[in-house]
Amino acid sequence: MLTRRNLLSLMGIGGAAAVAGAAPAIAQATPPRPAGGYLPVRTLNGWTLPWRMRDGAKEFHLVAEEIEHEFAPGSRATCWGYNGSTPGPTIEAVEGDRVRILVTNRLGEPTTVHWHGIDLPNGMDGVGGLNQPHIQPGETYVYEFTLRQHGTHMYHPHADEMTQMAMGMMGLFIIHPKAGEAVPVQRDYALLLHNWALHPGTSRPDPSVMQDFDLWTFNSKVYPAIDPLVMRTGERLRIRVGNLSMWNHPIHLHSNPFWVTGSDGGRWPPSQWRREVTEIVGVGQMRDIEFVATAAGDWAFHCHMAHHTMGPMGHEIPNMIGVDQGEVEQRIRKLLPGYMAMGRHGMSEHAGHQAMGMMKGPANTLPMMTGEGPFGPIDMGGMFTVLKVRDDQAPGNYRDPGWYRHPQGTVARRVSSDPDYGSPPRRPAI
Ligand SMILES: [Cu+2]
Repeated sequence: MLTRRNLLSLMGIGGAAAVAGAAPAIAQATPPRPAGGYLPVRTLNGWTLPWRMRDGAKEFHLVAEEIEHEFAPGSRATCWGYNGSTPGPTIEAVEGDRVRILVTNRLGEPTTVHWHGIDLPNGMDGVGGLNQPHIQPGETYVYEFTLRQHGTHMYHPHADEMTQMAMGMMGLFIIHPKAGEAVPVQRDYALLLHNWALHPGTSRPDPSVMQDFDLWTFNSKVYPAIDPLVMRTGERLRIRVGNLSMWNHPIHLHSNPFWVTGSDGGRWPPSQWRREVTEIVGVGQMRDIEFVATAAGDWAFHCHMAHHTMGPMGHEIPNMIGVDQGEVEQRIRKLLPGYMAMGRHGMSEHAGHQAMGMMKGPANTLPMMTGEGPFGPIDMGGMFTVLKVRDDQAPGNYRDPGWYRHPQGTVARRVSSDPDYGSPPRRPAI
């Protein structure tokens, strides 16, 4: 059967062949490059929208529609997105391209698409009511403009924006520089940050929530369903991060510092690059970070807001740290068999109980923290994944190599189980 998506991918193959002769000269990178002359972006857990060449323009077709989405096994929801996914497919083109983007509205309310950060004629900017009539349910509109810049950009509705974005409508729009890049990267990942109020036991995001979200996602996925970033030692990696959530996110990469090299404004001149270990990606912003891997291993990559690496949890709960609940637990058990007093020594036991099947949350609700690593529970659950650097990862191979095998003697190890071990200096009591 020829579905819409099949048809689009067929069109994409034809389109790439049509421009093969026009490929711009570009610095050589390790993996083979497509006919377009650029290293394609890899949208983590996502996909790139095929296009076809028609009347001198690269023609794309977006469909705004309701979709079924899985955040991670155990948590599904009816969301809104484009062409069957949230985020919508990544649009990828080259500076100087003429692009034509058809937008079909299969929602029950009007929509538009705003091309966030792109230099275009005012009537193509997509603010419903201000720049164009709204796209009514069932209608298809066409946007057409020439790309006069390069960089990492986004697209999202500008009509009932609060609801449509809260339901998952957003995507990446990557424009590659026409002249190539003087410092090439060998892998180019892209992701969008988002937050969701998918209340425990429900199956549709709640757009009215402003701060207290249940799910924090990279490309609408929650750890451990977020794919790892994979690379080979010595390669240069770029990670493009866009934020269309309701919070700023300090994005942090373990291992040595990265360079912040670009934004919506394209790749900055090297004199403007700066070394960081954490970069705040503000709401509505994009940041590109680059990194040359020098040390093999499994390196954490995550938002540094501690609650943003957690799954659903109540926030109006009493603080039980340091509280002996022994007797209370027995009393409550008379009323609620199986009740467990928790939290006296912290929240970490939660992950253990979850792993042992001792706790069962509401339907369609992920645990607060989860993920099993080679050494035990990882205690994460939101904006978290792993950068896997390997000495023998073949160029262009994105397959998950499994957990890192540490050389002998290079893992932190236990030297004592006695709390009074050694004689560590302590500040004297005042
Ligand atoms: Cu965050």
